[in-house]
Amino acid sequence: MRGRFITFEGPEGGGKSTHVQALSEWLKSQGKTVVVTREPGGTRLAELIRGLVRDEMDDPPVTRCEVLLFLAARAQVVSQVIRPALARGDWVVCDRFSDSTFAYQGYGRGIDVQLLKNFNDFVTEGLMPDMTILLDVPPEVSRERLAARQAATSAAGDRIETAGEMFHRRLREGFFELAHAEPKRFVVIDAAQPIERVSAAVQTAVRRLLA
Ligand code: Z5A
Repeated sequence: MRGRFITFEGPEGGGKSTHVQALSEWLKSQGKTVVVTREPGGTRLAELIRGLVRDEMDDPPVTRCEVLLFLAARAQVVSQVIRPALARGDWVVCDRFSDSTFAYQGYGRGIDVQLLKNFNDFVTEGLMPDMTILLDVPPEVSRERLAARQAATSAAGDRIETAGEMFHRRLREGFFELAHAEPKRFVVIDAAQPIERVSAAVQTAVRRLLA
């Protein structure tokens, strides 16, 4: 039987990495074999592309180039990691996927969302998550968490993290619109709550797929 495919989406600092790990541990405790991956990334080539899109270069990629880099990374991880895992019957938990392209490059950067969906279909060959968990946080919370993390690690924010306030508002609205258009696939969780409550809400949602 084909495995299940769960993606986490939302603005930066919403807790995706935290809950991808927590959910994967919980699924293992329920007897599932779990593959955790992320976007961009998850294969050698896709991780190299991740380095490129996050690099603070003097001549950063123009938006069309940025789109193609994210899509190229996705083509790799879908065909080398996600599809094989699902075919084995494993559960795949992925930190970001197609909806990030629609939200960031579509709603955020202003590229036509339908055009992005068409390109994305080519890249994924129509692969859709069984469930997408949108961890929603307002930009203020996102900023506070990233500032705390940067202070703790002395890391600077990357090119996308430091895009302006309006960009972050547009992409949050974009995520809401995507969720509204596909209410069966999306589960929207208020991720400004304490971690334990967010984890409990994630487990409640995923129990539906376990049933
Ligand atoms: N991108 C794109 O533009 N187009 C695409 O198609 C794709 C991606 C696929 C990936 O960066 C970037 O690529 C991203 C979108 C773009 N843009 N940016 N910037 P990334 O993977 O490095 O970054 P991210 O996905 O935005 O994740 P993040 O910044 O690491 O945040 P997170 O994973 O959602 O959160 P976290 O690391 O789990 O938590 C952040 C901090 O908050 C940490 O200290 C936690 O302990 C804390 N935290 C988490 N939850 C809570 C709660 N509930 N309360 C208190 N504190 C919390």
